Amino acid sequence: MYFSRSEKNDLPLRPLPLSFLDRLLGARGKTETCVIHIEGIGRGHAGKSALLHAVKETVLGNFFSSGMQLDLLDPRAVGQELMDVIATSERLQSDGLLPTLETEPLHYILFQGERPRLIFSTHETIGQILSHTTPDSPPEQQQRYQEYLARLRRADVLWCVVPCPPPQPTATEQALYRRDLRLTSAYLREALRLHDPNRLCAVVLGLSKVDALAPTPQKARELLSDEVLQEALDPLITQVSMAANVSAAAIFPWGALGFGCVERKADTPTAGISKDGKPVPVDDQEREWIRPKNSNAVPFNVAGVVIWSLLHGIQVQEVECRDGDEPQLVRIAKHLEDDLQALKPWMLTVKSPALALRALRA
Ligand SMILES: Nc1nc2c(ncn2[C@@H]2O[C@H](COP(=O)(O)OP(=O)(O)OP(=O)(O)O)[C@@H](O)[C@H]2O)c(=O)[nH]1
Ligand SMILES: [Mg+2]
Repeated sequence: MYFSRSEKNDLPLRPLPLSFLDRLLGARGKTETCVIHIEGIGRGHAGKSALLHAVKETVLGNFFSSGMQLDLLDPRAVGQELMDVIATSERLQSDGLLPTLETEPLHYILFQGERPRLIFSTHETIGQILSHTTPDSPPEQQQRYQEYLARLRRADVLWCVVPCPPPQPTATEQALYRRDLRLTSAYLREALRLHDPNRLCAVVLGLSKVDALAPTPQKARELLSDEVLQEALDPLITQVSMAANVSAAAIFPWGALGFGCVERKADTPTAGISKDGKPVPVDDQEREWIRPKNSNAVPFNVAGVVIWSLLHGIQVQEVECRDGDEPQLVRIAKHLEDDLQALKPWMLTVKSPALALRALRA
């Protein structure tokens, strides 16, 4: 966030975004409300929808330590969402989640008391676009790919989602992890290459499914030391470190189901029939994790992803300050910084705004 006064600021200035919140609330005139656009990058089955579900389960409606709260604006929509969360939780106890086929938009409001301060705006991501679009794909698929890229290029925060390999991964699973890194890195690079050159963005390097790696968070943290995390996500770390338009980046391991999840065994010994008519061995089918019925498991390390994204999403906005006036967004960012410190999430910063600013000016 460019908190310094505009006349002293040598970075290009962007007016505050035309506020969707203003329109939503029917407010008049220029206010300091803004929209933080967050978009996901991750192939099918990576855990993007499970993360959004975990956000709905554990972050929405709860108070941050500053007293701020992320929620839907309309209480009727809260009622609807609560019903949806129950339905999805039930699916997670039986079959696992269905692949996303629609880019459903989601808008949540950050409230301070009853006052809406900004909008957290995101979409469900269709992972199949990443996994299945090739240069030869039919026109309608190319169009969905282009629409996806258009969303990525205007994002303030990108959530890269790479599934953590399961315990004792098979050779197939290890190869899948390497392919995941390659594909995620290619889409991240394209998102950054096409990104508005006058705008910075922040990047979450997410490692999903760490709740399937070990029985407890302590054990998972032992297995995934800082060194291991850095090595595991090295291509993505290099990418964000080199990118001039990435303001900040951090690794977040999370478990959207919560520790204690179990593997759901496939109903059939084969995972289907391949294009050439041969049965696909079970080993090629990705593991499906479910949350046991009546389990009190809760999603792990999800709130930190949201608060970090709000904070760094604000920090890439441009805020003009009048003399002696501390803009609302600056105050909100300070509260979020305190919230993050109070929460102490499991995260590893790989690029900080100060370093990014220096790189941009160099
Ligand atoms: N244990 C565990 N399993 C997870 C987690 N996230 C996802 N899964 C498993 O992975 C499956 C697929 O997750 P989704 O969130 O639907 O994957 P997605 O990235 O949205 O996939 P698409 O919608 O196809 O793009 C779920 O049904 C779970 O079995 C996680 O954090 N922990
Ligand atoms: Mg999905």
